[in-house]
Amino acid sequence: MNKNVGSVVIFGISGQDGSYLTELLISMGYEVHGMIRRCSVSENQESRLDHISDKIHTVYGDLLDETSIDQLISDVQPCEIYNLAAQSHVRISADMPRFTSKVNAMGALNVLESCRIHCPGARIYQASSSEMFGNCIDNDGYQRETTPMHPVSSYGCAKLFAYSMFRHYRRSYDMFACNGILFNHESPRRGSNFVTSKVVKTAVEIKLGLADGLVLGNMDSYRDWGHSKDYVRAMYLIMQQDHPDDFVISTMRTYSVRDLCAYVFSKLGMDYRQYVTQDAKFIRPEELKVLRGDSTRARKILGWEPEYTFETLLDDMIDFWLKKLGG
Ligand code: F7E
Repeated sequence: MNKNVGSVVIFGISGQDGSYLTELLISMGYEVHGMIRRCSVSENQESRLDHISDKIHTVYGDLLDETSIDQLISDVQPCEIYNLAAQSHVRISADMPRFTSKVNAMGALNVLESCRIHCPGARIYQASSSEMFGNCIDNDGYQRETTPMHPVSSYGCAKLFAYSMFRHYRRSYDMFACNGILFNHESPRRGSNFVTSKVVKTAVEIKLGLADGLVLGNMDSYRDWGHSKDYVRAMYLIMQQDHPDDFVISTMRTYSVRDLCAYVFSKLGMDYRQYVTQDAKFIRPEELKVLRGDSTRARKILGWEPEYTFETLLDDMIDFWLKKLGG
């Protein structure tokens, strides 16, 4: 186990996972540094970090701006680097395939190269994704570390490049470079254009008389949904091992978007069939039909177990939106 608590750098610190990981690492005694992308509405750009802003160090930069990455890594000389930054929306990657590929593939390589050149002894983590599997499923219905990867989105293709580079650098340069192959993970901090957050937020709005209906895309795709808080704990554990490796992180259970709607609406005392309609604009050019991860290796080697279930994850999100919108 790596017991050298020191400085860490998080790319993507202002996102859902970045903010939960920051809280975890601060609680363990780390000094946390992160890169923030400048955006025109400055009020929102660090909103997930507001409550801990006096405990962290942030600088402006971008995964496509090598100078800002080099500067941060060479100044801080971190013991751990987490690359969680990405264009993370799969459907939007169909609208912006070049941008998504630049950020998710070349951006990750920029961080890896900077680590190799400026801080080669640091441990480095890449946020890899179950989207890399595409529709490949083992005969028993699961995806695991050995399952073939044939992605069906620009997002997944770019993530597969980054994943492969991390494995290549690990072997070629003896770097402590790891991939967490994370299945979908959600929370109250999830952006509201991802399906869990969209369903929960709109269902609460309907309950409170603030909306009339919910328009979705494909309701028959299946996802393995966990809680971001559990998944950042897995990231941390991956980085504390004696040897760098890649791990699937998942709940090992799968539910459809329809199951998600049924649970959330019934929890709020409603029948989803009265409110949900479908629109082609939310359908993807090529859909990933079923995701169900086998995280047995991570459970055995890392000693990791998720604390949240599908139901308690959604309850957490429902409570959050009821408080936020209901006062
Ligand atoms: O879609 C369906 C949609 O956008 C889930 C990212 O974190 O996990 C996430 O990617 C499912 C898909 O997540 C709507 O077609 C139906 O089948 O919440 P999502 P995702 O695409 O699975 C992976 C592991 C990542 O790495 C990604 O970064 O829900 N769906 N109707 C819809 N999805 C959205 N967003 N909006 C709808 O109206």
